[in-house]
Amino acid sequence: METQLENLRLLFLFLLLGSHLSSVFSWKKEEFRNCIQTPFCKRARHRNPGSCALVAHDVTIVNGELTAKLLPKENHENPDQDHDQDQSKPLILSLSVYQDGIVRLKIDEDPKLDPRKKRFEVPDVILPEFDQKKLWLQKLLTEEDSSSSVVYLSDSYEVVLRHDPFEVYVREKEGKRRVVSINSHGLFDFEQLKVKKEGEEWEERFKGHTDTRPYGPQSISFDVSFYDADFVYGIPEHATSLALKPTRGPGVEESEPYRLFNLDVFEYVHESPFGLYGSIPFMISHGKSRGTSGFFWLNSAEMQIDVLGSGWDAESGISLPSSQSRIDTFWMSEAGIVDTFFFVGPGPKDVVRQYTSVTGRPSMPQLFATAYHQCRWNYRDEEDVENVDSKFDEHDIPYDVLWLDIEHTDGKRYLTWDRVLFPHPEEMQRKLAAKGRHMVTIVDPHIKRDDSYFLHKEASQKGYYVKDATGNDYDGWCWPGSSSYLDVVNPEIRSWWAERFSSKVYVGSTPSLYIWNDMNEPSVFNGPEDMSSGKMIGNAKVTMPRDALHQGGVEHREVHNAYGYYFHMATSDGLVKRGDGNDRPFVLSRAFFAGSQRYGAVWTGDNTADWDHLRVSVPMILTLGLTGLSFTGADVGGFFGNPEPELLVRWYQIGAYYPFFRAHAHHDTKRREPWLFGERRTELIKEAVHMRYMLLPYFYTLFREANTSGIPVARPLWMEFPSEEATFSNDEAFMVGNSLLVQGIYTERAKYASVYLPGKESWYDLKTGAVYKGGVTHKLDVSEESVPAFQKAGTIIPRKDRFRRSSTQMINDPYTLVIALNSSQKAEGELYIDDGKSFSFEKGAYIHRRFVFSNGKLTSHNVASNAPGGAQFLSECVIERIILLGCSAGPKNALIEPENNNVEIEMGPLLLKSKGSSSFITIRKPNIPVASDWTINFL
Ligand code: NBV
Repeated sequence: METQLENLRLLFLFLLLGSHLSSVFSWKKEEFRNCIQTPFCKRARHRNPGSCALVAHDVTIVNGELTAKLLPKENHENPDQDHDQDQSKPLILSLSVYQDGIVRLKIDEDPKLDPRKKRFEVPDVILPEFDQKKLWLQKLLTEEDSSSSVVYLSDSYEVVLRHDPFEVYVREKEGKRRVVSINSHGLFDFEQLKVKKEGEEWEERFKGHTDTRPYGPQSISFDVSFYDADFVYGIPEHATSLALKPTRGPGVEESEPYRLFNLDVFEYVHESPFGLYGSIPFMISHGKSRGTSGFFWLNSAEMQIDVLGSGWDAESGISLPSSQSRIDTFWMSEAGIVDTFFFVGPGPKDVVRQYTSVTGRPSMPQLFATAYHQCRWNYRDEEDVENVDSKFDEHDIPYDVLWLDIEHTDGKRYLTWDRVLFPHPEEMQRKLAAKGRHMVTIVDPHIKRDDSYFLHKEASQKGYYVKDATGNDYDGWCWPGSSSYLDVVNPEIRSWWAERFSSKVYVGSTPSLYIWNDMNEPSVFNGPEDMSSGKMIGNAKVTMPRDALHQGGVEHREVHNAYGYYFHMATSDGLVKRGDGNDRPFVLSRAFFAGSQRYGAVWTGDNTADWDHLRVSVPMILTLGLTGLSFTGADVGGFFGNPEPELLVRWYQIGAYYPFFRAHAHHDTKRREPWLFGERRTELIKEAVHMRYMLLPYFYTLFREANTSGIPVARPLWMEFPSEEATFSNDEAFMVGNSLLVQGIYTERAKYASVYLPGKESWYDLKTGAVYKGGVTHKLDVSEESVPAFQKAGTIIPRKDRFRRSSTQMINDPYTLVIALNSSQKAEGELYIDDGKSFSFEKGAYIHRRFVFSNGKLTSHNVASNAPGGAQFLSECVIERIILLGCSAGPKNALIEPENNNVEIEMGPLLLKSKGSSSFITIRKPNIPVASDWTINFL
């Protein structure tokens, strides 16, 4: 069967090769369910503004929260009347406020009115400690005309509940300017669960699959408006621009809404609103006049979101404050409840910080995971692994991780080995580990239904699988053939899964082995939404039926978008358990949901080796960063197809700046390890990889910043330059931290690139030190050697310039500081160091320095907030070189002043080197300890 599928797929690929991309786009469109074919979306999109007649009733404060009942207008006067009309039962609204400008608004059916089942609330996403940030509301104010109730949010903001029709918005206290609102256009609709009437048809059919829909319609939809907004961003995962284009409205080419439904889309196309592997229902707005705000809907059912072009509501008769520019959006979900969060910002970094205080900060990766990863479907056997590994050394290219895809297993039985191809897995891993390298193996969530397979035997006996609509173990088709799927929504099952990663159960694994979770949307070859129209048969991979059942009677439709999140969580917990809580896990996941940042890295799935996919990788990664996922990357080289050598080199050059840097390829493609394209290309790829290794101290410091604040490693330019309009829709360039700007090259044989360098300060070319003015678009000559990359004046970047085989072998190497002075001859930067591996940094075992250059002095300050007497991390590393860019005075000498007399500082010889007329000075071998306080006085 597997080979048949494979042959069909090859035939399909062959036919495809002759066709043009636009035709690919058109069949893609047909293959997946669009809004019109999705009844809840079609119904919602047909509704008119103002159609919601719900009125807030009984507004009061209970347990520090505002509560109210929402009733249709005609019931308003008599809320106690008989509620046999299902849709006129009151809805319960509760509104709570939190520190730091966060509002939570929940709307659900009244559990006392005996609904048919409890509607699903997504568990284990909101941090338990978030609740401690709750501000207990004491006072309910009423607007003079009694039309609205007002509650406190912070000294600058308040929340307003308008009663008739109900609307909720956040506004500034002074000036009363609105920030974010819900139901301002009266599009709110909540389909309450009801008893099926005779003759009513609840089943839904799509391309030969029937969804029994035993609970009938249960969708929710509403409008959300962002004020003083120029653009909206977020809601991954789509292969499209960073600034989201309108999907409806005058002058807008009518398109599908942005879909959030985790799907394994074969050869996804760029520039498309179709949902890919993961979903995060979090949108951010940004504008020049006010700044940034955000809106998050915690709901894991299929969601569709329209961005409405201005003027879409011209005929609605609804008037909103016209002095504020606004972007309206329309959110639709198939099930669940309204559990929403408003974030007031006002800066882009504030919003990300606020959002990740609700869903969690990104976990701190091990150092090795931030370096370069070498992957391919598949490294065939142990000999192949050994050859690839030694070739890296031969060519002096560092790498940290070698990956094994599905073929390493015994017949796609995960956590096993094909013992013919991999007879000595432990020894193989140990050989890599001897060079400081690691291995990653793939573990997918589909479990082969084979009674002799230990995982299946135990999982089926324990009743740990997701059930089909009839209550039997759900049986879907995937790589191993007939397969079942663990019900990881249940914590007990997650905990069982986590135990499977112990070396006793995962025979052949060693402590240097980490995990890759693929296909966890979950991908099911013969699930619904398949290509049964016959156009695409080979590798059609879709998902689990919506009426499949999880424990507690939860339907798959309710939890679909979070399935992969729970699997990722369980695997990651497994690696923590394996290491007795002393080893930070590394798990790469393809599917994701809000909060996935706590469990590891995510990549953008099966891209294609073409220039468009290279280009779209940047907005995709930036969007993930804005929505909390900072450890992300795209397959370098492109997964499908064979990249031209030029494309491959360009991909490495930009990939070296992705937070997660991994090359990967489909098994049908030609081998493409870095040394296979001639000496010159090998050299160029090596330089790109070297650049990443040099910058590892900077990247690691940024990962720690993400870990403490949520602020992503790769940032849109507007996150660093929020008032510069020219940056708002720029998604060809991005910032790595606050100091580096990188511009991709997305065309063949490019001779020039237009690069906008924001801000008032200058920028220094990373390779040459050449200086460029800020606030200007530069037309730059482009060479094959690198993509344009610049250091911002006013920053200090820590580097390690000696090359080794892997990052872990660089641990004791000395540092270089690159100081780029601004127009006031000042600069600042940080360096974070810990053991790169364990959790002791959480107990204070780390070094955190801030370097400040000012008045001709460079000072190193301790900014670690470790408690006195707590755990410590010691480092013997020194600073072996300081590079000063943009120094106007041309110092002749440098004097090191240890501030702490107890620390003996050994001074190496100093060498000042002025490079021609450019103000580029190198101080060699100051050899000052990186971990102590000192000042260098440049005379
Ligand atoms: O496991 C095989 C591949 C994997 O290489 C890729 O990275 C995943 O995104 N996997 C998908 C399944 C099949 C893809 C055609």
